[in-house]
Amino acid sequence: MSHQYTEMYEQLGMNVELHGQMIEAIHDSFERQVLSQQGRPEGMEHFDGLVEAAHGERVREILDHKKAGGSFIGTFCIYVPEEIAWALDVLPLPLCGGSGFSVPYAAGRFPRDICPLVKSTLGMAFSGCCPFGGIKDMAVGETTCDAKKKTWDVMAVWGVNMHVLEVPQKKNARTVDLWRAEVSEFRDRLEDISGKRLVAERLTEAVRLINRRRKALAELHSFRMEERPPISGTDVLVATQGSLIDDPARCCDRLEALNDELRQRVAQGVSPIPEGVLRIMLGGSPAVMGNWKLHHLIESAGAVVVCDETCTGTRYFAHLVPEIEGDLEAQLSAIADRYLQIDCACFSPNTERIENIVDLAGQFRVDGMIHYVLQYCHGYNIEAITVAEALKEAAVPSITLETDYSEEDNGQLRTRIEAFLEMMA
Ligand code: BJ8
Repeated sequence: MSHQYTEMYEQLGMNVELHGQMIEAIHDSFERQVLSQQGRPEGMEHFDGLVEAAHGERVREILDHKKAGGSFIGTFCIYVPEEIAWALDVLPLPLCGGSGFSVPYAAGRFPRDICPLVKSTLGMAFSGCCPFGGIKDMAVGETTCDAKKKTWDVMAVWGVNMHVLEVPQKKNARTVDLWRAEVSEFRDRLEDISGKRLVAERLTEAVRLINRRRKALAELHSFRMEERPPISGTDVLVATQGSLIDDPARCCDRLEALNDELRQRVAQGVSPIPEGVLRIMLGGSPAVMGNWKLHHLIESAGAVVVCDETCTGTRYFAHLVPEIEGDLEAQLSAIADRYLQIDCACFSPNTERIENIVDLAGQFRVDGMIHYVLQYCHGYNIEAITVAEALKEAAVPSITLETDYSEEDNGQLRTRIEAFLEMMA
């Protein structure tokens, strides 16, 4: 696919040949892990296309957006209050890497013992395979985990225009104030790079648009509460990953159309999932675009992933921003408060997340939970112990699987997944 964008890649100073190899590697795993599924909804076509568009048409759209006077920022976490960006014509795009192809390119410049998501992201930039590096007006980091927050320091020293949001580690009255101040400062930085002033009316519009996306995603995920879900867990992941990088208005249209199709499938009893298979909740580290590994392994072992308790799942859409009109400061506080409800494992204690998981296990009638831990992601790895204890009390079995982006441990993972499923059968 990349040849039609070769000129654009050359102008962006990318390593065109290596980038072509990376795209091929991503497509190869997409074909094996996603497109090979049977009985997929027609509405997935748009989201399948986004895997290709992510490094093609979407880049072109961002360049057009900049030509028309807009700005562009790269983000790495769902704590970034995207509504403020959209209201200032600043296009925010998550730049987290999900492909194992770029991981080796981070070696030598960064320590080996950090999570694959960070290494994949850095490797993409170091290898000249990231089309966004040179066109972003700013990168927005956060202080969620050690791997990320120290990476931002290095990037700033290397000349990247960084803004780092201080995400608190506890939730109380003092940290609410701190976080509201962080959100306000973020607004200031975005006003600087965009040369525009934030106004209440535009912010309300942006809040409505992003709420619409969150509602559509929540509905998409809710179809998996059905006895026989009308869509696989792998496809819900693909649609969610795509939605986070797509133009929000377009993605809402496509998500709503997919939801209509799924509603019809439920009414007609159409499902790609055989009767009586075990229902699994996957929770923990995010699975960003390029990473379909664990969903594929679980579903090809004969179970179905009915719930994603991750930032590429419930954590992204769990809360809406109140649609306040005409009072900018009240709107900003409401936005800050909404984002502080996110229950990432960077919080301590993180009782909300434990309670939410037990609730989700009930709502989606899961037979078991798989704690998905990206290698060296200590927050989710250690928190899995507390989560497992709470689930045990609720009579829900769970296991923790720690893995990276390579396929080397697929055999070992498959054995552990099969043993877990057998134990529950
Ligand atoms: S809100 S999960 S998107 S920080 S980079 S924490 S995998 S060791 S991504 Fe995250 Fe925001 Fe939390 Fe969600 Fe672990 Fe890797 Fe850190 Fe990671």
